[in-house]
Amino acid sequence: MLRFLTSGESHGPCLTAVIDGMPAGLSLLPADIDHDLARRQLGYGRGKRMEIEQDEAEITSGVRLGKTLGTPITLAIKNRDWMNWQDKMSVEPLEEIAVKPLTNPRPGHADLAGALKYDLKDIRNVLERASARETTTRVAVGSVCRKFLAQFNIAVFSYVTEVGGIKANIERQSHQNLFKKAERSILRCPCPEAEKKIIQLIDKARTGGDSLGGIFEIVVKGTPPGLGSYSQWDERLDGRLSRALMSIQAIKGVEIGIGFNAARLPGSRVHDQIYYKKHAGFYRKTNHAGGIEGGVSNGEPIILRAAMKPIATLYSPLSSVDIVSKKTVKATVERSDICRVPSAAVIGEAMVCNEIAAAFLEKFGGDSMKEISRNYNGYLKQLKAF
Ligand code: EPS
Repeated sequence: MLRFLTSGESHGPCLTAVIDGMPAGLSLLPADIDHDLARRQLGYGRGKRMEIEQDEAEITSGVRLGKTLGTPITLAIKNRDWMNWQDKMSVEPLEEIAVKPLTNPRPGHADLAGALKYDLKDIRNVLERASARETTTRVAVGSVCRKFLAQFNIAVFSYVTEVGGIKANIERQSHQNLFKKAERSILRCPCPEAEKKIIQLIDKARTGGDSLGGIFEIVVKGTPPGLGSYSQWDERLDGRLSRALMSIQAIKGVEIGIGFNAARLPGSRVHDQIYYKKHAGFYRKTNHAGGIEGGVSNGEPIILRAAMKPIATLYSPLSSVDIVSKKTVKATVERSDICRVPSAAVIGEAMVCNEIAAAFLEKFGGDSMKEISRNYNGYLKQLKAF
């Protein structure tokens, strides 16, 4: 079973992830991870923190001489900003400095719900872990899973399709083409016209002390039919992928294939008709299902979309209530981003890589890459002979 845990505070010394269940014999170097960490840091509309950080992963267990050992892999990413937070984030109680508690919860953030749940009177104790800084580790884990999936020609990519209501034109273009354009865009947006307008909107939000959300699309290419199962509710691949995406900070909605639009159309226009050719096997001319039927991958590309709400920290803060005095106040203004949809798309890719790798290992699992390849190739033969 592939699983992982992450730990670390936004302004603590470092963030850590432990991955368990990755097979032996996968080539892995820190550079495989750092590339995605850098992609996560990009995006027009980000705040000052990204100027301080230059995220790099240190592999402290589970890899020897460039290959995984099949034992837990530990990844550590330093927070450079910790240097500036050593007092406020001190492990030891400080006698000489009074650290002022944060008591004005931000609407839309974990601040109040977290303070109530854990009985905390300083909101910093909530936001340090609730912060999207935590996604650094998820992206690092995602890179390891991406490397694993690449051995079986499975690729996961993303692009931003909408920010603040401005839609990118992505009609009649291949996913690969959209991805290529997105990689060159500071907004991960494959449509230059939309990009221009979005930049203006972000600038306007910045001056107005506001924030912006948006939508990104994720595509998984190369998955064989048969990942996930209809056998039990929690084995369904669509449910698993939705959960993985919904778990990302600020994500409020997930669609698969044509998603909500399927509810507005008759069945005859929704379901993808099945065809067969001797050498190509079964295929479809449409992919409204987004590559998953009955909770099982059907061999078509998996298409997911996630909606991100605007960041909860507003530089023109909303009304709130002080958790100690109970008086009406303005919400805390914590340094933040104006828009981080491009970065959320990279995090989405990582979470999808993690879930697809887990489902792949459940079906073809083994302790070494060789064993898994044998299992997988046997299955591909079985499909051909079907
Ligand atoms: C983030 C780091 C954080 C925020 C952001 C994401 O850094 P800091 O709080 O020091 O500025 O920029 O976090 C949030 C949006 C949030 O709500 O907490 C990062 O590394 O992605």
